[in-house]
Amino acid sequence: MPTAHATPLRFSRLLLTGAAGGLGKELRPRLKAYCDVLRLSDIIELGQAAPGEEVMPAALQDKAAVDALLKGVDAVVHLGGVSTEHAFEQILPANILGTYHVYEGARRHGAKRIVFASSNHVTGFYRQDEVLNPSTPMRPDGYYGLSKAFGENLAQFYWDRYGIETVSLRIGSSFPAPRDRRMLASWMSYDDLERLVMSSLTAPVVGHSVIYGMSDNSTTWWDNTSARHIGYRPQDSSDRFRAEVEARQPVLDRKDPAVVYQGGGFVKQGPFEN
Ligand code: 15L
Repeated sequence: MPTAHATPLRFSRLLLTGAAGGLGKELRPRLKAYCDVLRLSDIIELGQAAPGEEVMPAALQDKAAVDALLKGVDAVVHLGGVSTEHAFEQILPANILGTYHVYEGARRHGAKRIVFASSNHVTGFYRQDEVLNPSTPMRPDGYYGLSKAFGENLAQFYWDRYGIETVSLRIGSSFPAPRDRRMLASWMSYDDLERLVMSSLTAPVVGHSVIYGMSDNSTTWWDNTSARHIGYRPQDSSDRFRAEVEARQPVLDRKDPAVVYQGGGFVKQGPFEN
């Protein structure tokens, strides 16, 4: 597969968690091009290991299993966990406990850098008429967004206390194409996702950096100027889908919280009664 990132830098062993999820499946063949061994983990079926792959199923809430995942790894792309809004009880084990286990494993085994799949839902309760930057105070739009806010704080702590670097990617909407009007602002192509992940893995100095994951869309709610040191240059844009998306969704109900807030439909979910 041709690579979207300019520098074919090679890592010895990269760990990809959540490798069987939507973005994990996309990144699996792409990341292989940059490392000798790609270690893949998930709780769902990962299939056969291709040459240069290691398949290691693990539940993120299982501390010993996650510790084993981190052994001998240079860097981690941590996509694993629940990726949409759910009851807190479902978010807690994978996203909160699980992310802690990943950082503890990195500390114990000396992994130097983590690319953490955070989410735009860390700031989902800002309105769509506001433009944010990575330093804008968090305003999570649900338990999922809260768990990603926790992950970013964990990343900051492991950098301050243990010198483990992280780039927290506040991923917008990474799908083959924008699905609705909201995604004209939040969309990121898979090629740009690869560029963003590789820039995050290879930028010389990142400490704990936060960057929004989006393509070069004309409409945007996020200003990544303060994260330019990462060197991410998106090359795609949602603009080519605009006419078709607007034709499909010509009228918006501007009283609908899903239209008002950046988090879209996430802001309306719950409460989750047991
Ligand atoms: C996310 O964080 C989700 O993982 C993804 O499924 C999308 O819904 C995306 O946010 C979004 O905001 O569109």
